[in-house]
Amino acid sequence: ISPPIQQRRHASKQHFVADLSQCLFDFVIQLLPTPEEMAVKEDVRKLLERLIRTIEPDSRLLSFGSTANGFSLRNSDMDLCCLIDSQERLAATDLVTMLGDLLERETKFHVKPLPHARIPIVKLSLDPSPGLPLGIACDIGFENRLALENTRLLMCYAMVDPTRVRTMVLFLKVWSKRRKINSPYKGTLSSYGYVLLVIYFLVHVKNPPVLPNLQQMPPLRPITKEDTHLNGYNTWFFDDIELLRQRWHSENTETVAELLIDFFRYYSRDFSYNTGVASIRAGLLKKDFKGWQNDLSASRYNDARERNRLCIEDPFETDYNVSRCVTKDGLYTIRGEFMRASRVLAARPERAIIALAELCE
Ligand code: 3AT
Ligand code: MG
Repeated sequence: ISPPIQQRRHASKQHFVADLSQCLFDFVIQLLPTPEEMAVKEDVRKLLERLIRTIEPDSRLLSFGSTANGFSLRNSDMDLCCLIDSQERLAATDLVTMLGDLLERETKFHVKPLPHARIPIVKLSLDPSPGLPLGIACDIGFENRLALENTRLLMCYAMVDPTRVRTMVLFLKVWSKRRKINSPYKGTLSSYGYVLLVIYFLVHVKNPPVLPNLQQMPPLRPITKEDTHLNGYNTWFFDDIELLRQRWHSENTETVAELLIDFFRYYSRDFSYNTGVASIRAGLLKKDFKGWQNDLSASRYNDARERNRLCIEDPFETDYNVSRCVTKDGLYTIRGEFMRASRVLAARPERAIIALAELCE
């Protein structure tokens, strides 16, 4: 290729990337929840907390998931966790049943208690109303302290580099929902799984990294096992974000569009799905090493194999594969979507907005 053509290509690429970054910001901003929606959700949380306290006086109801970690989209569901601070407390199963009855009697929510689920929860929903045009969906779980901690970890990652991290995560959440690959119940990946893929990419794949590894940074003062362990898992991470912002600066200057293009390329082509485990705590691990086999000689009824098609280690519950629900077909579809996205972006249409619309079609 002659130098002038090369120069023109380079200029057109730079132009597309700058345009795409701007489009991505504009796109995600209009999808953020409104202050009214956040206020209604907080009112709902307080109301539910008041009602739960009539059964368990020493309880608190806390938000986790997207409502609490800065990755919330308009109309995303509410994840609530009930913590009970007294020693003598009801079993989760009984509490779910009693709370279900109470909420049915006292509120307008549609209530579905699931006392015998692996993790007992109460599912609630509210029909649309003028103040809440899309209604509300909410799950209340109990004593899920690890979820509160992983929410805090993701929030801290979002705070280290708010523009790039939040834009990428929010875009991928919308994209995966529009492309229908965000349903663990149907064999694809949860939002939580996608967020971990983004953080893994920004901490361990990008060189220089966009984010530090908060779980491996040296603590500021000596810590003991009692301070850091929850249900036997080490939940320590560097959470003094103010200090971190003063001391840590990424040498990676890529724009959000460049990172997104590279994200899709990496997960279409480069990530080793057959043998690799994405761990934000420890980098790329091997399935063998984790005992998360993907043995091809195993029968198709082999549960372990079906559970471990895609492997993403939970940041704290390290024996838990966050993407265990992803099936063979689900992974095939997800990878197909990563490839499709790469193709759409590589085509670089005249205006980036056209690429964005096609991506989320
Ligand atoms: P949405 O806005 O609801 O799509 P979100 O960020 O709230 O996204 P999820 O609803 O997928 O994400 O998850 C909410 C929280 O529940 C995140 C995490 O604390 C916990 N969680 C979800 N899925 C898993 C999982 N597979 N393993 C462990 N924790 C999980
Ligand atoms: Mg959620």
